[in-house]
Amino acid sequence: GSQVITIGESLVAFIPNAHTKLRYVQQFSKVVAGAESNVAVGLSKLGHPTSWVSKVGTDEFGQYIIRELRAEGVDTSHVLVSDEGPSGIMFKQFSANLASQVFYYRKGSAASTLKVRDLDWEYLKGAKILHLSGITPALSASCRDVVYELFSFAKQEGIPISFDPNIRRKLWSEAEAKRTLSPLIVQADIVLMGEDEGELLLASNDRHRIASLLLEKGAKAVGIKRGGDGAYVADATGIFDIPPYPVKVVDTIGAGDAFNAGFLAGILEGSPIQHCARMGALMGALAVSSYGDVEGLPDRKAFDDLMLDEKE
Ligand code: CKP
Ligand code: MG
Repeated sequence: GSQVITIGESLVAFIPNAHTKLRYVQQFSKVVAGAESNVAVGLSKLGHPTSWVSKVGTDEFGQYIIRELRAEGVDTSHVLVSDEGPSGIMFKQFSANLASQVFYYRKGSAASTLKVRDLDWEYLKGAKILHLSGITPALSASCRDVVYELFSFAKQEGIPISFDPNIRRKLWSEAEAKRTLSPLIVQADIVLMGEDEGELLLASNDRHRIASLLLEKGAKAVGIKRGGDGAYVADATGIFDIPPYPVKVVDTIGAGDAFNAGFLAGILEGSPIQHCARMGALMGALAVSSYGDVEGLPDRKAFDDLMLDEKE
């Protein structure tokens, strides 16, 4: 069975072929995006059986999403195809200064209609880790119920939850995000968050305070992602400062998910937390070197070679 099951919405992402406003863009490339499926693809590339559970529309884009993820070795056997809404899409925009922006067309999407009774709960019992993100509860009330239900289910079944708050200010207000995600983040076993998310969700930007707070609440591992500045990670053995892996940045979207994939691979392999974090940092660096979210991610052989180089 799959070691990691991840649940969330994936979108068809359109990548412009020019660094200019979308109004001037003439051509786009089409790729699959989605925080949770990005993690699944990263893990799969590193050799860990992974499943992605979601709902797509009865449309070509839905078939495309399933096809691409399956091609990356992700188990899509529990993805629902539904006529309750279309598959969501998004556009990236690259401005002259290289900061990427996203524009969503996902309101009322099939994935946003996901509800508690859609899920195959017996199947989910087989997970070694359940990976979720704070994007899902932002999609709709029924999606929020799904995430809350998954947290209590996982606790009951003794399945560790890996959680990335992934606050998306385009999907909901800070107040709503805070109200919904603050109770969740303190229940997760593995927390993988952005440095900027600590202030809103835990009222602190101090890494020692964030780590001790989450560990006190029962987290076993905490990763605080700092983009180009590296990461802080913490567990019962201590708190560690992980330098970034040097790389040429093309598009930072997807870096967080790639970090999560590398980090979780390390956890599944029983590695010490500093090593998990170095795996995450390398995956994150490789993600930002491509325009899509996962196209830059390595297979296991390439990954291991790069990890070895790094040590020398
Ligand atoms: O936090 P990241 O930049 O790693 O996440 C990027 C993904 O799911 C991207 O693929 C997009 O589709 C999304 O996050 C989202 O819904 O914003
Ligand atoms: Mg993120």
